[in-house]
Amino acid sequence: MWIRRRQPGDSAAIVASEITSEATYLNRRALLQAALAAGVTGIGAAMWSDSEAAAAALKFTRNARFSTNEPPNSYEDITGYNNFYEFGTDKSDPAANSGRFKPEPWSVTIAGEAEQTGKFSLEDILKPHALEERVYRLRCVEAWSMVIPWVGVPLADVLQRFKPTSKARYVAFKTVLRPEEMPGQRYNVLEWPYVEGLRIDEAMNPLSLLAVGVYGKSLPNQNGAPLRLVTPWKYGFKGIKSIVEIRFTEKQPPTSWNISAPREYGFFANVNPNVDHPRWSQARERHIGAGLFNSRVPTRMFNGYEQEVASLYRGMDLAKYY
Ligand SMILES: Nc1nc2c(c(=O)[nH]1)N[C@H]1C(S)=C(S)[C@@H](COP(=O)(O)O)O[C@H]1N2
Ligand SMILES: [Mo]
Repeated sequence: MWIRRRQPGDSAAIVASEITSEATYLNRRALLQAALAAGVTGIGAAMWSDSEAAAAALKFTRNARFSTNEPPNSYEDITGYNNFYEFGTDKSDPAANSGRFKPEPWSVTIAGEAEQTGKFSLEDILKPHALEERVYRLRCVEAWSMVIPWVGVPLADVLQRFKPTSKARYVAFKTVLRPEEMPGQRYNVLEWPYVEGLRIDEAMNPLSLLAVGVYGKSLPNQNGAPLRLVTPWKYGFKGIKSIVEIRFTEKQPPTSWNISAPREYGFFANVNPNVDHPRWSQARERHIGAGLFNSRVPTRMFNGYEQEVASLYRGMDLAKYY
């Protein structure tokens, strides 16, 4: 399994203990699945909703260059305060309502302007790449923020392998459509499935990450299992979850929040304290977990990633291309 690939320098003892813990994990999953299939509620359901128990430990190396030094939020904050409208619109809904979602097996369709297209298993897509941990800031358009230790692979590495053609100017992403497992998809709060997109140079920027884990473990369902996008200089809604399609396109693709409220949410969605949302200021943010008095701190241009990404937008009017 790709998540257990042996790295140079691993000792045999570490590998052996990993095999043991993987077997334990698989058994636990199998038990829980059996309990669910048998209609066991009570303790079975309680165990199933325990996202930390269901998550598998990952093998990764830490990328310090692309990590913030700010202290990460707690696992409880990161997995308990979410936006994932497929499971409901309250921050506690994704953790509460995603227990029946099945993130494995998983495959992703690669389509559009690329030499290599088709349907690939998640293992296939990730196999050639080593996992990295990157501690990124997440700034939600709703003016709150968190610091999250993601585990994933650079998006550029994954995309290059499919050899995008010269017509590939954008990359479009699509979330899975499973109303039977995603109760929020039974309501028209957004158009389903959720879709997002990046300009190709944004997608190829080294900060863009395809995340498969958080805090060293596979992603809990509420965080977008098994595969989600992370672009830390953009508002959180660009970070599309549970991706089943990646399409290279010539034209700018439609995006869910822009379809829903075009005046409020643009295609670029770069974090910008100088361009307010039509209904509220973006100048400051509330850091989740900062404590009772939860003071608001200034929002930084491109969420603090100005050095890495400002050149992508040189000469563009960022009030027009919001
Ligand atoms: N498919 C899908 N992806 C989504 C969303 C969603 O509702 N559906 N919400 C977005 C928003 S608004 C934010 S802030 C982030 C939150 O990611 P997190 O819950 O892992 O912190 O996910 C983004 N990705
Ligand atoms: Mo968000």
